[in-house]
Amino acid sequence: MKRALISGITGQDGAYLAEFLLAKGYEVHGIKRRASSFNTERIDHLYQDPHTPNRKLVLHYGDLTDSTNLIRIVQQVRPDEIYNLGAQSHVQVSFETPEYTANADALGTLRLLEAIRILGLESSTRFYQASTSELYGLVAETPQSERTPFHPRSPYGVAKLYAYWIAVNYREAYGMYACNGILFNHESPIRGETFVTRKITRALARIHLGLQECLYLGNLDARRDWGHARDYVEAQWLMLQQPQAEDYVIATGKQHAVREFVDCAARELGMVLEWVGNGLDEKAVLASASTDSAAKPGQCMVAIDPRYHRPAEVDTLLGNPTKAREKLGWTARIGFEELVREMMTTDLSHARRDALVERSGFRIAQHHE
Ligand code: NDP
Ligand code: GDR
Repeated sequence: MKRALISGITGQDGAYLAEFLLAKGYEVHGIKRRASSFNTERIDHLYQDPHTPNRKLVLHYGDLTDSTNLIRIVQQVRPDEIYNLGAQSHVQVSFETPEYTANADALGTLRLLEAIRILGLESSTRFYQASTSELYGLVAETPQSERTPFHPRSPYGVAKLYAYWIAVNYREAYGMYACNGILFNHESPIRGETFVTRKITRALARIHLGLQECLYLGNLDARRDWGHARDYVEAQWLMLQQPQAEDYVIATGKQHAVREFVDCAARELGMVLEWVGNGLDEKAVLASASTDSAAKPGQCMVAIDPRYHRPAEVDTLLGNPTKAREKLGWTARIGFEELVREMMTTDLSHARRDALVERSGFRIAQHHE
């Protein structure tokens, strides 16, 4: 039985990957940060009580900023595969916490690689690094492939650039099996609520049910190559099953604007969007939408709030997944419309639950970020 160690197991990808590896018969170990509340919603369906004999999912308290802790966990688990998914992963937040982002995302990667080396596991432990299309930033060519030059545009992107190169360096210097998956944006119903896709589906569902009045967004013209996280974790695993370690772009090869995502999500609810202002006047209410649904007659407002504009923006990203298709046999199965539909359906059921709770006299926090 193979043993895997996942940093970031409580995040979107960590949850899908843990499920995927458990189904493959792995013993899965995850690093979980200490928090003042339970923080395991995404993996609660997989959770096994510490008293369960021969349990297949084991959580360890830890943090990518603590090298002694990481060395101890790697020593205890002696994993066949390490998936380094843990990170301060929000691009805009990285402008506010640049030093912490560098510590967790850049040095955290170094700490894990060093743990492998210190423990003499270079030839037995394979390492996956969660690299990102944010490395391309100000893109030099379209679509982006493994050979496209990098030009990151945020403290997050710069930290991930260090992580990318230190993984390559440890592969070249010490012969370690270390891979970078250069993953383009991937979403799901368990995507963090402050990333734009989830923010949109969650807000539209709540507006539809009268729980929220307005959706505030930043740059509607940003273009992304959006896939589904369930597809992408399979690519992460495939990268560690090859005869030799290489870096791969993982993407759908199709691109949509944020504005199109809003349109598509609104269509799922039968809402008719009427765009006002064309996005030129930042202060203007950008769009008004009417809905023919009996549940929420009237208007649904979508407005631009400059606070969501970034100091440096990544305007457009489009991946070329040819190498992954040819060498890993991997292609994205879930398309844009299906992704939006699944997210919209799930957020609608969450909103229905919230509406029920509110009707029973309890207050639910709004959280619009
Ligand atoms: P999430 O933000 O959903 O999850 C991040 C995970 O990292 C959480 O489990 C979080 O723990 C954990 N974490 C954060 N800081 C630390 C720390 N200091 N020590 C240990 N763990 C920490 O991200 P995703 O699942 O979406 O992404 C997974 C990885 O892939 C990330 O590295 C991200 O940067 C990268 N990536 C993501 C893409 C995407 O589109 N989703 C695309 C390309 C790359 P907690 O729950 O306690 O906050
Ligand atoms: P991104 O994802 O920065 O690509 O990073 P995000 O969903 O945050 O932004 C995508 C684009 O939408 C624009 N945008 C907004 N973004 C947010 N969050 N909130 C808004 O209100 C809003 N309005 C417009 C952004 O400006 C941007 O252009 C994600 C993360 O998962 C990273 O960890 C990962 O590395 C990359 O994807 C690939």
